[in-house]
Amino acid sequence: MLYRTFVLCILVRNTWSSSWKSEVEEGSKVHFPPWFKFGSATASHQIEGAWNASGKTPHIWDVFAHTVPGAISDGSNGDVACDSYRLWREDVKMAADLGLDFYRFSISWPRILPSGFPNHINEEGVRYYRELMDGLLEVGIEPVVTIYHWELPQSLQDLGGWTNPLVVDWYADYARVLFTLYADRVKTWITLNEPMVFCEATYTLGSHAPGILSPGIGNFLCNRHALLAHAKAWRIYDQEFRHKYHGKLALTNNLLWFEPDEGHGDEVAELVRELGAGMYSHPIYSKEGGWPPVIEKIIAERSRRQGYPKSRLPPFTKEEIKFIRGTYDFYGFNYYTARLARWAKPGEVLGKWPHFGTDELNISLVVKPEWKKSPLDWFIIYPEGIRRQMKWLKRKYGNIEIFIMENGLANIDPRLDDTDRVDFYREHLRQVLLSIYEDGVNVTGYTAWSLMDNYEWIDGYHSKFGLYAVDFSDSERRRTPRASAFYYSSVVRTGSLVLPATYTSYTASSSKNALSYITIVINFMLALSLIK
Ligand code: GBH
Repeated sequence: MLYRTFVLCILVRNTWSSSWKSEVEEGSKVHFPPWFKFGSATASHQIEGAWNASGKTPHIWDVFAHTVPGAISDGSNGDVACDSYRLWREDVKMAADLGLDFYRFSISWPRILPSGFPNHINEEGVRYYRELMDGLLEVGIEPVVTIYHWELPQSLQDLGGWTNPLVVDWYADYARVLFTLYADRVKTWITLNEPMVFCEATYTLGSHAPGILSPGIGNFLCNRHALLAHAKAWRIYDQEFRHKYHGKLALTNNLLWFEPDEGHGDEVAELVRELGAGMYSHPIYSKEGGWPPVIEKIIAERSRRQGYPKSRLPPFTKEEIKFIRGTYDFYGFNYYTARLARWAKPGEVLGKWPHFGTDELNISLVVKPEWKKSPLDWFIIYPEGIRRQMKWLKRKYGNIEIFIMENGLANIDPRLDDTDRVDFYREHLRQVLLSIYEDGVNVTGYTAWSLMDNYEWIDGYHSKFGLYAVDFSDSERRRTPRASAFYYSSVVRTGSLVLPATYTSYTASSSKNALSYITIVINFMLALSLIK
């Protein structure tokens, strides 16, 4: 009897998923599994404003924008941004209107710890995030919290920031404060947002705050300390908080997907994948831990040839390798764009972002002429990249849970009828479906970047990523939903990429599709039969 149930379940399930498969392939009606979670994201400096209010001290991005001429393309800063420090209730309402399962936001280190250290905890800052979390929980939205989205207190930068080994303890002490304050409310934590970006754009390119050019030295110190800091925070949670709160932690990596240029083998693409993804993943997710061996070898040889007595990439000790390895509960993945990789021509000058130390490998990155362009130089649109990247992660590190923590399109015009963004979301989500049903990738969530237009770092207010438009000339920073907000909320509520015929606004349908419930039942039966 059990066996028959089992076979029946498999049959039904396979029929189910094969019909899904063809749906995915044909691009007709498509559904996400019922357990799949949808959310949207922001980051503190990009939305909060209140840069010097209620006890907050300056961080590296405040100082960078205020003091370095030309650092921010439109000369702006994040002093007011979306004014979310004051208007956070509107943000919660937007998240609720969209029907999100979760909202990802970040906490500003110097708003909680004005000296950078836990000697003084700023009550006003603590209250702000507590109210935001409670506001979300009240309307059934899970808070997903990024501990560090690039706002290093300036006081710590003055001591060397991410190049000082002590930053590992500074960061871990800060993380422990957050766990103590909020672990009862927050079950999903992101330790660091895109260490690859905050190390490489800062030290290799000198373009991100604090803008210190130290290619081949600073980036590797930062990389090393970011991994140790992450691992230390993960272990603190694991030892002191997990048994009580049962949360999940990981860092999130911005991965550019690389393919070989015409006439080049996969070797060149694989090498640059090890530099971009591997340097920030291999130490944590691989079985053996440590730096990707191929990169470690190349940098050691180059360093020797350049006359350095030791490798510019400081090796990990055996204890450190063990300390970092396995410090994850999922893989946080931010995806925007892709490049073709090819061997650089002699004397070729490699451009700015997304070149990040690829000269160490003698690799140049180019754009495939067929790829769709966005209005931003660095941003070509390649939806297949999100799927191929996840397949690569599965192949390299096993079938780990992947959580897409950012994906979205930038525009430069404030138009509400953003059909290009609707297409972007639809096409990328279709690739995510293929990952689930075709590749068996264990991807469990998707995050749209961003809930609203915001302060886009060195690009100021020029780039707009929002599901909601924000009027930055209005003192009330009026937020207005775009077409993409309506589309995304339909996806969130129906679990389907196709707008229901009856769908007119995001209050039209409030339950997940019936199909999803049938899947729950089938999976439940299957699980039961497997257990017995
Ligand atoms: C993410 O970075 C960030 O997590 C998020 O805060 C940000 O808003 C979002 O993506 C969109 O950018 O101006 O030519 O030098 C993604 C990686 C790195 C992409 C810096 C843009 C600057 C390009 N970003 N890069 S350029």
